[in-house]
Amino acid sequence: MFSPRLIARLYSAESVAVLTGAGVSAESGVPTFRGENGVWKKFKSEELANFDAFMRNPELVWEWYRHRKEIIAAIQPNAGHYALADLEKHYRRFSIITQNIDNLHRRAGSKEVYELHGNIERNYCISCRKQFPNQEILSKPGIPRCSDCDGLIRPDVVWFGELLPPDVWDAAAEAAAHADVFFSIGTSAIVYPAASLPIMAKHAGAYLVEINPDPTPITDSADEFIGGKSGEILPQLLQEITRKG
Ligand code: BJW
Ligand code: ZN
Repeated sequence: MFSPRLIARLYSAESVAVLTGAGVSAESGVPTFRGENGVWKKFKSEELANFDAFMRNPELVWEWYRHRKEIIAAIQPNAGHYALADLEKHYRRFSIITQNIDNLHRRAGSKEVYELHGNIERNYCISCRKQFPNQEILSKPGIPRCSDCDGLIRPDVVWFGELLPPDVWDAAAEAAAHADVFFSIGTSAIVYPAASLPIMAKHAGAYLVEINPDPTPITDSADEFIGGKSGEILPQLLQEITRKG
């Protein structure tokens, strides 16, 4: 399944970076945003994941996020998350750059995780920036409001038209620029600036590998495309590396 070239690259690599997207959490039971299976049928991310939609209809946006907070609180990392956490131990530098907000990489044990689009376990008041934990949000019905200033509370995630956290972006771009091998896993690679990272890494000399059941806009630029589910492929890759190492 794995080419000798990829195994040789992984065997000699010092620095590995991995961009992950919703597909990595699909086998844990989190629906992806786009594609054939598991798309949010009722809600479209392009329509709801933006500040204007939130101000226009906070009830609807909160309905979506409450539903997702409940799904995410009830699920577990899958074999793909655990394999990535194990792979980290074999490299001097191993960075997970995730677009996911579900915290599953950290829960699986990954240490160096850059969350480009925030984290659904955090919330903050849009007026005074006070932070609110999920338990407080989920324990009361309706639109969550700040206990200090009555401002609207929003999930601490990055919506369309918003800047990614600059320190997280800088760290991710730096990891991509220094990676010997760069993986793009379970992402449709259409949302920017995250989608620019695999190409940045390749231009800087990384061996670019994509793992996805379906091709994406970056597939033609990849040195290798491995077609399939990350929860199945990553444990096999870990086994191969561990056997060689
Ligand atoms: C499996 C699998 C299995 C299934 N195993 N794989 C025109 C050109 C370029 C850029 C723009 C443009 N117009 C606007 C922009 C900018 C915009 C953008 O990129 N838009 C595109 C849609 C065109 N980007 C932004 O606005 C970003 N900010 C920004 O650019 O700031 C500068 C700026 C400031 C002011 C004005 C304009 C610009 C911010 C982007 C924020 C994205 N936020 C979301 C929501 C986060 C919170 C939440 O989750 O609620 O992030 S949207 C949503 O998409 C979410 C995801 O992280 C993101 C990416 O999705 P992902 O992870 O790739 O999932 P899917 O569903 O698309 O794909 C799943 C994949 O898994 C598929 O390929 C499957 O095949 C695969 N799969 N099972 C492995 N078992
Ligand atoms: Zn407040």
